[in-house]
Amino acid sequence: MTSATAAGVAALLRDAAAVTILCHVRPDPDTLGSGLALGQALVALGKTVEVAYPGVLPLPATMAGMPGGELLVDAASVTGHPVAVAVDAATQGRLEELGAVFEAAPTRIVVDHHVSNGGFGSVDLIDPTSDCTASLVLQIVDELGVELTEPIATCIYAGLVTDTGSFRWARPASFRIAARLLEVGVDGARWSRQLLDTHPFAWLQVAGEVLGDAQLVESACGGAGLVYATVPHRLLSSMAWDESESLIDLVRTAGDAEVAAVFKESEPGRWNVSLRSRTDVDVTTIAGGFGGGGHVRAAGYSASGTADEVVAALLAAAQ
Ligand SMILES: [Mn+2]
Repeated sequence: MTSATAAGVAALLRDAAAVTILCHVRPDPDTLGSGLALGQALVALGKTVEVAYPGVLPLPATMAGMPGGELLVDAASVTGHPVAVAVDAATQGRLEELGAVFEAAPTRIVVDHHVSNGGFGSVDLIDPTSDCTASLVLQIVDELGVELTEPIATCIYAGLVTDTGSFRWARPASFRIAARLLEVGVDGARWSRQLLDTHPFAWLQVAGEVLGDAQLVESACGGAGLVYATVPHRLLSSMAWDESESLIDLVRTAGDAEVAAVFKESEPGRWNVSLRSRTDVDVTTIAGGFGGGGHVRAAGYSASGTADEVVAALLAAAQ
């Protein structure tokens, strides 16, 4: 791997005729906003562009209508151009079946902000001091000399507002970027509402059932406490996956516990585990022990077994 600046990445992209942009599995607004913002900027320069994430279209409801969506292609229909860019993926594994597309590209660019990302491109722009990958894409857009239009800015805003929890843990730089995005016409209220504050009515019942079974283990994490909830496949399959992503934001509000976990059974016996910490505990340490990763206060991993088994494994790791 070679570390690159935004200017270095822009130079590579300026020389490219066609670019494949890859978002991570179960895309969130940061990976998707980053991909669509960069894609639109490259189209403005006359490049051929495709954007994809593992799995199939269409986008889930929260992200539907994001500008640049016409650049998206189904994972199975990806051409694979000589320059590939992975956005917001902490590992190549997060690209799932599109990892092969990434590997096949002579020029492989990683743009990410996860502290656990050790780099997996031929060129890596990894900056854990950035609140979101979309802000790094904005740097690249600026270096490319592309005008920051409202559609591009909207995609960057989507990543910024969600990865900062509506600016709750945003660094000063993110507020400056947000001001710039709003000044070019982003409808911040509309996108905050759509991305963060909108669920189908049925989600309320499911969330109620999940929260009703939440458990508090005060002795866990050296006495800092762990609160956790499980979402069995029966419940998870009743909601769109992006709806399940927000359950952790409810569970982590329990003030009695430093660490929060939500176990989501994506397939029978297969679990995606989301971890959050309120202040000091580094959850990348716990997630890393299970082969996962992420940020200091937000990380995740995958596990197999019954609900009791995966919970017991976490409790053993988080003593
Ligand atoms: Mn991100």
